[in-house]
Amino acid sequence: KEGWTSYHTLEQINEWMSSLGRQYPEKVESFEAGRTYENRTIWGFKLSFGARPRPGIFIEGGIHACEWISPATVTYLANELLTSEDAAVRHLAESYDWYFVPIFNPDGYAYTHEHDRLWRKTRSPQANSKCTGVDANRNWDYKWNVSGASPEPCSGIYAGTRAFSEIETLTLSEYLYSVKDKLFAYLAFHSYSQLLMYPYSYTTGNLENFEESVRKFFISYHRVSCLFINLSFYDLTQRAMSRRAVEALAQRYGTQFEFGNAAETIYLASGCTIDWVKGVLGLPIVFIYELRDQGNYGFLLPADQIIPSGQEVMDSLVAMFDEAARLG
Ligand code: 0X9
Ligand code: ZN
Repeated sequence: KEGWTSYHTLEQINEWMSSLGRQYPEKVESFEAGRTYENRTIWGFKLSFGARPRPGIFIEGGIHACEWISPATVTYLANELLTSEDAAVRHLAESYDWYFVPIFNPDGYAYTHEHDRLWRKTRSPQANSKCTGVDANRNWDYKWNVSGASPEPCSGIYAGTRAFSEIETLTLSEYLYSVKDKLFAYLAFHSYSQLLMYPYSYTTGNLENFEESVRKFFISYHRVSCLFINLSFYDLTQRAMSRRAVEALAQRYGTQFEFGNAAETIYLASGCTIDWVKGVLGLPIVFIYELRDQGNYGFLLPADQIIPSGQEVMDSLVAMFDEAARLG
């Protein structure tokens, strides 16, 4: 756990990812999830613990550059899933294939270390503007720029000139599309506010097609299909999973998370990853975490909270996916 007592640079995290592949060649497989404006690779890795494929859980971190607790917590979770000897964590780890992409916005993350600690967006120049970058969580091609996004390049929630104007979101979407039939769940990690939310983000309206998307998914995973095929009503399912998750999370250190539909729980926002993953890919289970804290330190969360954050979120995931199985 020595690695999680301070925040790390992009280079350090990339080096840690490639070292995992060398250290655990049977369990860890690196992949290129995308490219960036400044010509970096967006690295990811897949964890799998057996020969036969399991339902996939995709973990997104670091789409907003200044939210340092996101990549820190995401890498902590990956390390625990690989190395923990706790029975509940081992059961969770080995029941799924895990796709981790800890830093969706590497250019922005590097910029927060070198120039501006509070930078949020990508680093692409914008025509006819002094301002740089697009909010990568407003740039996805589902209900793009319909609510809670700005057409103004200097805004922190700038949607871009068009959906997928950013090479990061475009290439990440291509990667996600290529693995979509293997994915059961998608979890995005942000900070801060202590919230656990589910789609949609662009509207307060209800989710559709849940039953259908679960059925389609489990045609290829019929061995575990009995667990999930009866998750009949999407919104109720994610509510039940959320409730279990936040209860378990609070048990460790008393940290309180609220949960609900994203649009209702904080605000309307369109072009977010979670809406694209639900609306275009049709994944059954999609969540977004807003990690610690509630504004006392905000984005400048002290590094001694990385391990507690990682521990409480791991507890929440154990309960969340136990609830998914129980509902089946
Ligand atoms: O605004 C965002 O992109 C997310 N919050 S953050 O403070 N990390 O920037 C929230 C996106 C989830 N969608 C909605 N809240 N509607
Ligand atoms: Zn964010």
